[in-house]
Amino acid sequence: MTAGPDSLARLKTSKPPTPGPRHLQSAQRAKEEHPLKQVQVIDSHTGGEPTRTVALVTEPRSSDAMVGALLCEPCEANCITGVIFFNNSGCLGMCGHGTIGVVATLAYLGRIEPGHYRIETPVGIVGATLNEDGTVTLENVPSYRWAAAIDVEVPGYGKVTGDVAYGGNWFFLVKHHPYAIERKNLEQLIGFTWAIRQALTANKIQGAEGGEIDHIELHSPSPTPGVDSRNFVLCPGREYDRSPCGTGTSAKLACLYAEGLLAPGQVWRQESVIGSVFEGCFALREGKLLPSITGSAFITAESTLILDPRDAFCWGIGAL
Ligand code: PYC
Repeated sequence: MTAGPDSLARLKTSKPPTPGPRHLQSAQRAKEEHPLKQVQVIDSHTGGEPTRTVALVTEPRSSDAMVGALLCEPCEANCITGVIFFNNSGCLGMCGHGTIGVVATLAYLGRIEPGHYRIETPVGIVGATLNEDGTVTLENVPSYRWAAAIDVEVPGYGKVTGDVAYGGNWFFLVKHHPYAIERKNLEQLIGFTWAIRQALTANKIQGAEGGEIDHIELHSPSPTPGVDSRNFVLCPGREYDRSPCGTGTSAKLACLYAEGLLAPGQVWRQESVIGSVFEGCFALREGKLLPSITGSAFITAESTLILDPRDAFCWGIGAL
């Protein structure tokens, strides 16, 4: 049956039903028959990239750009929390912007004060300092360049050359490409980097121990005074990072060091495609490169998600 002009007119003129005992009873019955679950979440953004502590991240409740942070009991007693990051396509080894978001969230909840903390992630323990000014400095897992100047033939684009590096996730970093890293070029940037990602898979180009290279990072000089570089990072679920990407900046620091272009303690300012900036530097300890990434996160929501078992999309529309 379709809604014709008559039924539309009726809808416009008819008064809404007054909730009476019958309505209340049937609402109560529906709740008993289909109990709703509720999940409390706190949202933040770090340089524009959203983090949700903790719960569902995909549409229709959220967006494909959202990174979830599931807080869990740490195995090591001296960690304030364990965290598993996930997005629209699965779990992430680590997430830099997400760690900054989690620390800002714990501060918002009154669970921590300015100071230094340890956080357990699937790829190792990271350090996080909540600074007096509210910024957060992440001390990431050891990062390194795995392979330099790897050529890959990308269908429709030709030969692309990049470095393979680890910063808590695996990255393919490309310096020479035909695109200006600007928001107006997002469609082309996504298409190009997604094609690179697929070509890497097709050509079995991987990180150490078969690590899947699931983040593609393009770089170019930044037009912003005081900023060293601008990047565009494509995440595993074909969404781009609005922040400069903490793990991607760590991988970049490792490449710069390997090329002799950055020394321990020297500051590198990394800008994202939307203009947000992380400040990075690294220390060398026992032959390992340990990146520090500083950024800010802001709380954007404290909400209750409702999970209705009758909703076919209760758990989201699904990944790619
Ligand atoms: O900041 O490391 C990061 C990150 C990874 C994916 C999205 N953001």
